[in-house]
Amino acid sequence: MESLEREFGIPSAVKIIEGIGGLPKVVLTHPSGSSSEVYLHGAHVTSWKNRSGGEIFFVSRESAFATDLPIRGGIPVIFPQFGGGLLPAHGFARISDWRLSRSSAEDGVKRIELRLSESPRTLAMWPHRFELTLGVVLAADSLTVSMQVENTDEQAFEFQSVFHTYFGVADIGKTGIRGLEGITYVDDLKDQAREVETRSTIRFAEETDRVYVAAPDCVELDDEGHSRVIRIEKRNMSDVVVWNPWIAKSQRMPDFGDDEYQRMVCVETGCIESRVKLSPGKEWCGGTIFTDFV
Ligand code: TA6
Repeated sequence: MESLEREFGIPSAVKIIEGIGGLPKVVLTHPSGSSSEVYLHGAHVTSWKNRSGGEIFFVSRESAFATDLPIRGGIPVIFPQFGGGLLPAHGFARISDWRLSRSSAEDGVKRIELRLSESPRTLAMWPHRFELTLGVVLAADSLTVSMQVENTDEQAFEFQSVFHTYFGVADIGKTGIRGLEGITYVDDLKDQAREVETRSTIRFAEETDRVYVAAPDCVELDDEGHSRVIRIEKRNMSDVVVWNPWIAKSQRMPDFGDDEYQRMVCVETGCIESRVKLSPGKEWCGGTIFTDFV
C-alpha cells in the first residue's frame, strides 16, 4: 500500500488505503464533498457519495472481499463475457487484480486509471492477449467510468463489456426507471423472450431481469424515497440491463441479504446483444456518466 500511496497518492484528492479484507482501495475526494472508492480487485468501484455525503451505490452487507470472488455491489466490471458460458459467470475481469496506472487531480476533477492485461490464468480461459484500461473520474456532481479494450494479439477477438452497476434506493417500491419506453427487451425470466417496454416509468413488484437492446443513451433512475434522480448516460454502449432479484433469488444468493432487494436496483450499461469485434491492434472505448441531481 505504501509504495502505491507514494507513487499515486495526491494530497486531498487521491489516497490508497487498506480496504475490507485487507484489499487495497483508492479513495477519491472532491472539494465539493463528493467522494468515490475503487478497489484494485476487479477495478471495482464500491462507493460514490454525492456532495452531501449521500451514498449512491449499493454494496451487500454479505459481500465477499476476497481475491477469487466478485464484490456484490458497486460497479462490477464485466469482461469478456456477460452472464454464464465458457468463462466464469460475467467473465474474469471482476475477479482479477488490476494495477493502478495513473492518478491526477486537475481541472476540478480527480482521475485514476487501472489496467489489466492477459495472464497465464486468463489465457487458459480465453486465448487472447489484451490490455484493459478502466478510468474513473470524480467531479462535484458526477462520476464517469470508462473502459478501453485494446487487442494486443495477432488474431481478432469478440467480447461483451458491461458496467453492472448496483444503485442503492430507499425503497424499491418507490423507485422508477425512465427512458426505456418503446425499447425491445430480452426477458431472462421468460426464456429470452423479446418484448417491447410499454411503460414510461418502469416500476418493481417482482423479480426483473431484462436486457434492453439498442437502448437510448440516457436513462434516469428516480429514487423517490431519497428524493434523488440519477442520470445514467452511456457512451458507445448499446444496451441497458434492469435487474432486481426480488425475494426468491435474493434467498438463493449467499452474498446477498434476503431483504436487500428492497434497497437496490441494478441499471447496467454495456455491449451485450452485439458483441464487440476487435481486430489486432485496434481499440474500443465505452463509458458511462452518472450524474446526481441532488
Ligand atoms: O445482470 C443481471 C444478471 O445477469 C442476473 O441474471 C443475475 O445473475 C445478476 O446478473 C448477478 O449475477 P452474479 O454472477 O453477479 O451473481
